[in-house]
Amino acid sequence: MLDVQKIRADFPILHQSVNGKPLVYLDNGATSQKPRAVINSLVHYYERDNSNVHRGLHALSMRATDAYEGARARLAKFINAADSAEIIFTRGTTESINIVARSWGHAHLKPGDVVLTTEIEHHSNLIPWQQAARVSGATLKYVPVLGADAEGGLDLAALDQLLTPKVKVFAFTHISNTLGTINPIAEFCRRARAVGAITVIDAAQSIGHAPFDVQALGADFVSFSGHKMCGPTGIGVLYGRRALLDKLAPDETGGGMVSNVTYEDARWKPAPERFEAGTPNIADAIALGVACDYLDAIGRDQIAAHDAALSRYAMEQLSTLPGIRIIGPRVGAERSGLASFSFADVHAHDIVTFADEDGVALRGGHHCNQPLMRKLGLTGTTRASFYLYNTEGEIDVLVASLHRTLKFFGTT
Ligand code: 7TS
Repeated sequence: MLDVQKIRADFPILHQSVNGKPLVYLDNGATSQKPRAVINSLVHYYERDNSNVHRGLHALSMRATDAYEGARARLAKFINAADSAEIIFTRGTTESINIVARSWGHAHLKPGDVVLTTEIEHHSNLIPWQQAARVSGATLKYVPVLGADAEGGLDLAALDQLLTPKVKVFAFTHISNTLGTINPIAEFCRRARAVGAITVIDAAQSIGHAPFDVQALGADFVSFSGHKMCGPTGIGVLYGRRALLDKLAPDETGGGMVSNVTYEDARWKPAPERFEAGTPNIADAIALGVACDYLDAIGRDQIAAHDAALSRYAMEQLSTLPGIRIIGPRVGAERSGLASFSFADVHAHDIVTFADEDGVALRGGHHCNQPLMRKLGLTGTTRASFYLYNTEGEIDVLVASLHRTLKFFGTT
């Protein structure tokens, strides 16, 4: 059990009023809040160590370089990567997936190949593959999601049909940001490997919420963002298996990623420098390492259990609201710490606006899942997404706010 009150004390932003009400922050799927340790790390870096990395021989540059490379090693440990050279710092999940889709896609995809993804991907794990398929002439296919409310998860029987030796890459999310579905990613990796496809895992919604072991999974590429795991914005990770990274050409070129340059040509450094052209986001990478320390001191298995308990409670409470349609895994089924729902007669944006008056931060819209929304016959949903500092009491505030909104619109 998490000591939630103790955890809440670590997050300065939570202790404020919004519209005269105590803030209830339930928009963690979009971005999480930051503990004081992470904020202090940024201040410390800029007050004491700020300098450019890798190129200087003076004290500050060496300190900055040590801290930046220390963060890389910390991130490797966080996901159990075999080698810190497998950790590439990026701006976040979106950039990480784009690097793979462009660099790996350019080198390996050709007409006749199949790029396989799923119907429940965030646009960030969908559009880059559309582009890669378009440029290479490969065919893009989707694993369907089952049920009128997408409650059945991905269709594993269809996956059997789809996962042929023509599939060169299988890109899938660990946790859906709209449905809360937790995919069986170990099984996906195993099955992809059996047909010789590489795997690209979008771990944006899971990495700060559950243990993640790239070696146990045998994953080829994994992407995630710092800002959803208590770290800063503007920093994320692309994990790539060393054997693949060594053969991959860089997507971006410039300073810091080359070993020898002539007027005619350039030679690349090995990974990870090869994929980090220009001055990297040093301060945020270091602070992301501190976020790893923070989460691991609490325990991601504990956080996952807390998320699941809040999700269960939210589903029970929300189910009592008249006319509610909840999408994703059913009440009682395994789901991550989020609830996504709609009402026939009240627009999601109205619900979010009313909730804001009650101090509750929610998100309403298509959540960057437009094709999925269309398939479900929705324009959008309202989403409440939880994290380690949320409580059942906050879910009660949410439900009371929803009652008030439904009453205003005359639907109860
Ligand atoms: N993949 C998933 C599963 C996501 O949930 C998100 C962001 C991304 C990729 C993109 O991450 P970024 O850090 O590069 O932007 N999801 C959301 C969300 O659900 N609401 O706002 C952002």
